[in-house]
Amino acid sequence: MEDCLFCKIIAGEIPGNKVYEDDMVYAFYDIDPKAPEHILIIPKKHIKSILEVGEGDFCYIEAMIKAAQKLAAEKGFAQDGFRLVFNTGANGGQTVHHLHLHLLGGREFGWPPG
Ligand code: DGP
Repeated sequence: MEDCLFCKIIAGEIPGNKVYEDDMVYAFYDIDPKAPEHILIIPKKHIKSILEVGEGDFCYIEAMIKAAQKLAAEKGFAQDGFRLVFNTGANGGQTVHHLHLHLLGGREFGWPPG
């Protein structure tokens, strides 16, 4: 998709600090980390948000969750706990309109979120 920042990161046109990639997803460090470990997991297909996940797209959600499990274990914070977040739309705080799963670890998180 033209002019999509995350599509450009997947394509290697913008450096992305990649931590994982497979056929379905790409994962990289967030440029503005909110935790000691803050990774973004994105589908290789341009999907705007969780609202745009169509019937044929749930395979991407599965792949994103599997990548989160793998990365949490690899980075060593799976047992202590972590947070997964899909910010969606304006009230949800979504600023980049390519679906992304925030994987945050390495500290304790409060609830409710701000
Ligand atoms: P959200 O607010 O949920 O849409 O999260 C978007 C995240 O994307 C935000 O935490 C910062 C991150 N981000 C924005 N631009 C870049 C970039 O150019 N590179 C990287 N690695 N992360 C970015």
